[in-house]
This record gives sequence, C-alpha cells and structure tokens, in this order.
Amino acid sequence: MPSKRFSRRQFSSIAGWSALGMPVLSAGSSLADLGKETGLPNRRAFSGFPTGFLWGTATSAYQIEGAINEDGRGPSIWDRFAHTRGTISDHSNADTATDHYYRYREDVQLMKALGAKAYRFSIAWPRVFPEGVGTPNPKGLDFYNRLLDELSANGIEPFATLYHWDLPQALQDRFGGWTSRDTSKAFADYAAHVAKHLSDRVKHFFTINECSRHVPLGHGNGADAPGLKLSHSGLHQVRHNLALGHGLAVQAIRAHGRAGTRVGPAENAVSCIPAIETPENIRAAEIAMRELNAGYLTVMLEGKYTDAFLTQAGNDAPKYPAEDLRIISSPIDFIGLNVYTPDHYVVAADNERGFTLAPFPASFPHMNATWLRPGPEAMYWVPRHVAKLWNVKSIYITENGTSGSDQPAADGTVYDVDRIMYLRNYLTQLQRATSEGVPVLGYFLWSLMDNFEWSDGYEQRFGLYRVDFDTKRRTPKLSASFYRETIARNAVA
Ligand code: GBH
Repeated sequence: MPSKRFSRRQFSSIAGWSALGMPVLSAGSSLADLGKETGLPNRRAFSGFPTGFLWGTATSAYQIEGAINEDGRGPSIWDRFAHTRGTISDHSNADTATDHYYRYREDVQLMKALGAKAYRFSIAWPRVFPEGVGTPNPKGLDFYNRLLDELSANGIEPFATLYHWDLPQALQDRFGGWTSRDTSKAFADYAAHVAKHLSDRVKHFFTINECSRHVPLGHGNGADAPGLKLSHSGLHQVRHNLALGHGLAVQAIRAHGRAGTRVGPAENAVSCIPAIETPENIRAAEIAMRELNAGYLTVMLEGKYTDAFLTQAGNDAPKYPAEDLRIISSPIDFIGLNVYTPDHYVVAADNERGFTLAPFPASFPHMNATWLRPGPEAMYWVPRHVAKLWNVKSIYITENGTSGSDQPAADGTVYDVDRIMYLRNYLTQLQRATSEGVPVLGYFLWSLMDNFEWSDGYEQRFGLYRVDFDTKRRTPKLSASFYRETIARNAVA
C-alpha cells in the first residue's frame, strides 16, 4: 500500500493537516521509491520548472473578505448587484463571504502549509475610497497593511490587483461607472494612492482583472455587476475606458510607486488553440489570438486597434482623443494571464481572416461549471502566443483552477481527484511551455479557498481548502496535498 509510505511527520505541526487526517506525502519520498519497486525509470524526475519559479494562490477582495460595512468601507457595485433580486443563483451575497477580513491570519497559515511563496489578492477600492474619489479612508489601507505584515512575517510575497470588479457604487451613480472616462481617471488616482502607501512592500501590481469578462458580463448581458445591457457602441466605449484606466494606472504607479515597482494587467485573454499542431494551424491560431483580443491585450501592447476590429465595429467604434492610445500602451513590466479553458480551437482557412473557429461539439466535456471545458493545452498556447506575438519577456499565470462538486466522503475528506486531474494536466502543459523557454515566471492557483463565485454564489467551489460557509471552517481538500507536493518537488506530482 503506497499509503504506508506517507509520512505525516513533516507537516504535523501545521494547523489543520494532520489533525484532519489528510494523507501527507513528504517531499522526495514516494516517486523514486515507486520507481525502485517497479523497476521503471522515474520519468517525472525530469519534469521540473525553472529555478526560482514562483508558486502561489489567488483570491479577490469581494469574493473572500466579507465585512462590507466595517471600518468605513463604502458600497461597491457588487454589493448593490448581489442584493438585487434574481441576480445570484443561490440568492446569496458576499456580506460575510469567507470572513477573511477577520481570519486573514489563519488564511496566511493555509498558504504557508502549501509551501506557497506568493499570494495574489485584490485591494477593495471602496475600502480605500468609500466614495470612489475624494478623501481616502485610512482604515481601508490599514487592513491591507496588516495583511502585508502577516504575509511578510511568513515569507510570502504579495502580488496586489487594484481592481477585481468591485467598483465603488458612488462612481456608478455619479459617472455611470466605466461608461465614463471620469472613472478611468478616478482609477488612476486610486492607483497612485495605493502605490504611494504600499509599494514599500508590494513590488508587483496588477491593474485590472479580466477586462475581457468585465465588459461583456458586467455591461453586455448583465450577468455580473453593474448588470448593464449596453448597445454595441456603449460596450465599445466601456472596453476603451477600461483600457484607458489600465494605462493611466500604469502611469500613476510609475509616478507614485517606489523605484522598481512592477506593473501589468491580469487578463483572461481569449484563448485560441491550434486544433491540430501543424505550422499552418499554429499560424492561424496566432492570427486569431491577436484579432480576438484586439480590444484588450492587442491594443495595450500595440497601441492601436486592428483594422479588422475597427471595420467590424464600424460606427460603434469607441470615440477618444488620439493620445489615449499612447496611454493605453504605456510600457508594462509583465503580462498576467488567467487561463481556464480553451475559448476556440482554430483551423487554418483560405478565407479573408485566415482562420476558422471550430464550433464546440455538444459532446465536448466540461468540469463542474459548464463553461469550464478542460483543454490543458491552453496553458501552453496562451503564454506562448503572448510571448511570440508581442515579444513579452515576463508572464505570470495569475489564475488557473476549476470548480468541483467537492462533496466530503464518509471520512470527511474531499477527494477532489477531478481537480487534481485538471491541475496535473494544465501544469504539465505549463511545464512544456517553460521547458521551451516561454518566459512564465510564476503560477497562481485559483483559488486558495472556496469563495463567493459571483453570480454562481456559493454553488461553484474553486478552493484547495473547503470552506464551510456556516461555520467558516477551512479544511484542506486532497488537491491541497497535490499542490503542496508539486511545490515541494517543483515538478508536477
Ligand atoms: C475568473 O473568471 C475570475 O477572475 C475569478 O474572480 C473567478 O472566481 C474565477 O475566474 C472562476 O470563475 O456562465 O457562460 O456566462 C473567469 C471568467 C467569467 C468565466 C464568468 C465564466 C461565466 C460564463 N469567468 N464566466 S457563462
């Protein structure tokens, strides 16, 4: 029985693990032993990641913090939205969420137990500027100061996202939110303030999380806050204003952060995968990748909208002063990529665009969430396309993970072997990328713990740790052991 080889000693001092009866592999134990036993070579010995590769987990403020009325925080568009009837599938909200605001010390220990050396979290704009603009609320930053001190005391490097969709409601009311460039400017002021106060400890900032989702879901079909259903031209303007907000924030961080502060976006790029890996299909996938991200990464990195994008937008194209494009394409230090799923499988075609997007057959599998189709090769192609198309030298995978049904077994453990299957395959593809020289410097697993999954409420669990939302108790799932092993070996376990 392999389980006899599991040693609990090494991790027994860490709260939660041994007490909860989690199977614990000690680093360097079992794989080589298994090899000896079977006479097979231990092929995994060669599947390492580059030295210094950074392993972390990711969360966002509204999804975990709770404490929505504490210490002067103002309301966000997600508070308003979640408290509007019919918006959240389980009729929940994130008023308390995982109670991270009060349990952050315990949560840092959860990270430490994984051996993770980095943590991506987001700062709640409405804690720092309850009205979006104007007088800052010092108690808002106090919370992040406490969190940063705790991370630093535990050897975990902070990566802070400035905006993960929780816009101050006041800006929605006053300016119409991202429909107005006044919000882009307010975002820059907020970024400047945060950089001034936190860049002594935060060396890496992400500007905006996933413009590519905030635009269509928040402003197109109304599935996310602020729940708008804008016209094509309205959507184009929101997209442009977000890109402008990103660029202004980059400049604000340069102007107000300490020397050496690094900044980039965290984008869920529309992922285009060659259906079959031939040179023609790979080229077609690159063309598709550039075109389908024209309003996001392409404009940020090239400083203009593509011809095809403008032709397609026609009269609905965004209106802006020419200098916006220079701001939007302000030089950045890295690209953050959230990679979950293949958006398109691409086949080369003899048409004007040069590619065909294969329709997904009804039989294509999905994980617990129906949108989350497993396609591990996305983890290879997305960073490779980004590095190749725009000569990007530093990439972080800012999110990757899956939800699962995550029912505890009779012994109380969540044996989430579906999540482990998913992660193992994606990480194998990530290792393929790094071994070929694609410059991915780190990986942030979504998510540290179960949390408020936006319009899916608490019905989709993405965590390595299960959260009992009644008691707020955190319990490691089997995938937490998988991730800890992967980090300890710096290779897919
Ligand atoms: C990321 O979004 C987010 O950054 C993070 O906050 C979130 O918790 C995590 O991933 C997991 O979802 O039901 O067909 O309308 C990923 C982008 C946006 C993908 C919402 C799923 C709903 C698709 N997600 N989208 S659909």
